[in-house]
Amino acid sequence: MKILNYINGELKEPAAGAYLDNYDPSIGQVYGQVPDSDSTDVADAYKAATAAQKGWENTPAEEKFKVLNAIAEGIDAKREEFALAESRDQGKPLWLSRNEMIRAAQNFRFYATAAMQFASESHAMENRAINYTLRQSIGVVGCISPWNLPLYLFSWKIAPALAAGNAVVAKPSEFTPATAFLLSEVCIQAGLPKGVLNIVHGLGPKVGQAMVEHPKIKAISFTGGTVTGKYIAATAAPMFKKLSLELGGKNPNIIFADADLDKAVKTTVNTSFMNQGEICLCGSRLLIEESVYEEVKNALIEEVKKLTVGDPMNDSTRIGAIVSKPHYEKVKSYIELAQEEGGKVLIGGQTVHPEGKENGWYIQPTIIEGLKAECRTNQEEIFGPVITIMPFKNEAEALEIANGTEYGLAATFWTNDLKRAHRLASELEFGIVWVNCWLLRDLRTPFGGVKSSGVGREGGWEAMRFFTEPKNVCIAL
Ligand code: TXE
Repeated sequence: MKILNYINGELKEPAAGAYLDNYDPSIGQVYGQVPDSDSTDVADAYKAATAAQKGWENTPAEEKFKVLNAIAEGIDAKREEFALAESRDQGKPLWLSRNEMIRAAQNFRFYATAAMQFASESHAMENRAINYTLRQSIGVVGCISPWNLPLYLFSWKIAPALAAGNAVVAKPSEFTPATAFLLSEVCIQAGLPKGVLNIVHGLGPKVGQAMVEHPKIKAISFTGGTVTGKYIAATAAPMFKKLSLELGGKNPNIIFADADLDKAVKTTVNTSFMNQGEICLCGSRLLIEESVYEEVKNALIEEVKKLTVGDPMNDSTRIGAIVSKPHYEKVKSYIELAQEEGGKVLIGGQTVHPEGKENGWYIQPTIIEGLKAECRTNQEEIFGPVITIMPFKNEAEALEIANGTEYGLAATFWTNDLKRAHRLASELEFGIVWVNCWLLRDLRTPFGGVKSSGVGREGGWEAMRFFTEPKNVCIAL
């Protein structure tokens, strides 16, 4: 597959004609080419975007709604093609890609309705004046997304940015460009006016950097690693750009003795290992109340034994390939580190070489116990199929361990005690708290983290507010 940039409504080669190899992680081999674009391509994309922006901003909401809906329908119509491309590019099981493609279409459909419904406030000052807030499009905005949920997260940014009347310069991860490329074809067919969305492929430090440094791209919405987020924040701050940063996590998953343990264990398999553990919301630190520690641990191990690691295209596969060689090496190095730190591997810990896919990058789902809460394994984001388990004595200790990292993205806990549910939900220092569930998402809710997990929120009106600039107009009566 040869990927092309999407600039000014056309599929284009990168200006310098350079390409990067794109790997199929299930076989560890190159299967396609991705543009190795540079600042010239970003400048072209900006030029097209700025020429198109006012026209798009002034397009009636109902027209915006129709076009965004047509994009959603375009994805739905090609769901299988999209899902196959996503799994081949990313390594995730095909059944999971199919679900994610449904969500990618939903993102466009959801924000199509937001374009129709978005409204602003008015503040009356008795008989003296009336204030109203104009929420105006920002202009040209940048969207940068990662490799773990490629189209799902790419569309999660682009859809609200467009619904709010901006023109967009977007960059998917260089590791997983395929579905963003298919999306450009869908946008052309859906009749999105040229230049309104521009997709520039290539490396983060080249294309992403050029977007962040571009003085006229006035807002950046970024999802990715915390280190990259810090760098982007430092670059953008002197230009006073608006920033939304969705960064890493080291999420706790806490099981209390009073919980529905069977349900907690079954869901924990997903919380821990869905998408090879490569979801920023995965619970990588499992905390289990002392009195049920052995019972829950053993039940979880039995469930994890059932998970098949292998070819993403097989229906029976639960855990596919790790996205890239460097990431595979990183995850392996954390399994080694955990053992050096005194951890005991209860299950997994090894690489896997499925028949016919021996050179792919596969790692067994891994559970490690016996580590202190403060050790590196329990503090740093691994982002792979690796969790640690720790016992806790009481709620206070669980809370202390849960809050005891630099991250604050998502916490999950399991209890049937209603008072505890409310108390703990309020005390956990996280942007998202799931009680007796995990990854149950309503697109209207605020999405994002605190501490080193990011700044700002996506989702619902939060994203519409991020992608608009509020202006107060005060009229004396
Ligand atoms: O992310 P990067 P990587 C975490 C996870 C992972 C780590 C690194 O821990 O191991 O991040 O992954 C672009 N200016 N998450 O290296 O590099 C890059 O091209 C502008 C958590 O893939 O942050 C890509 O499009 N852009 C996360 C995007 O940023 C730059 C999901 C993310 O890449 C750039 C993925 C720069 N200087 C990884 N450098 C989550 N929370 O969902 C890179 N990019």
